[in-house]
Amino acid sequence: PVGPIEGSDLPDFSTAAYKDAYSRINAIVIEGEQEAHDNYMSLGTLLPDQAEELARLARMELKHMKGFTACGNNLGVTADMPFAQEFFSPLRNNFQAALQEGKVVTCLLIQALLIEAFAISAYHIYIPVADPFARKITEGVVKDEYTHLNYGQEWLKAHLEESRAELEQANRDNLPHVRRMLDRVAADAAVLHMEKEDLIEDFLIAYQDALTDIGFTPREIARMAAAALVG
Ligand code: DDQ
Ligand code: DDQ
Ligand code: DDQ
Repeated sequence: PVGPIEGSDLPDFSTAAYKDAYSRINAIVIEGEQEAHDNYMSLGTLLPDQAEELARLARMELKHMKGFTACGNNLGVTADMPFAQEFFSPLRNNFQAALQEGKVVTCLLIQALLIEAFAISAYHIYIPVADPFARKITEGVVKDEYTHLNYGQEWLKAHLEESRAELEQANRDNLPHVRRMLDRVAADAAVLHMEKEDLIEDFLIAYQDALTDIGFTPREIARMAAAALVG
């Protein structure tokens, strides 16, 4: 399908239906940025020599959280935080369990690959259909987020051989959650003029690019993507 054409495909930002859907989508990104902050701080305890760099990333996520909070205020929408906290619980629980066991590779797959790849693709799809205020904020966030994906990628690339089995297992345990999470908010995303097929396509491209860069072959990546269909 043809992507949105500048200026001709914008939703009406003032309707009750738009604001209702926005209250959940906005809460997801606010909660997601907050949890990313917490996750990068926690990763610093497993990787003490990286703690300073991770703390820098974490501070950036808090800045993003404040920016997205301002977007809701600008439209007069109250973010539905209880929904978002529950929405993230499967990935949060898996991250916390891995953290307790000292599993750096699993933590990085969840935060630095899956969530980051999903967020970057969703932010890209949102920008052309955003209100002018939120568009500016989201463009700034996207610029920062690229550095995070690269951080996780670089670490996993440098440790691929000893991480391969854990990465494949972590993918199998978490990719199905990503798919279910997307299913849960697809209708709200559509109200914001973000189409589910575009979200899936761009996510899979970003995730595949990350896995390719880390060193997986096309066949291995296909097998990993298939986990989303059966999980
Ligand atoms: N906003 O909070 C200003 C509305 C930004 C939303 C960016 C789009 C993120 C979508 C997240 C999940 C949708 C499936
Ligand atoms: N951050 O991790 C990129 C910093 C924030 C993530 C914001 C939330 C995006 C939605 C993720 C939903 C499903 C995996
Ligand atoms: N379905 O949900 C449309 C039924 C099938 C989606 C299968 C594609 C896998 C994508 C997994 C990642 C979702 C962000």
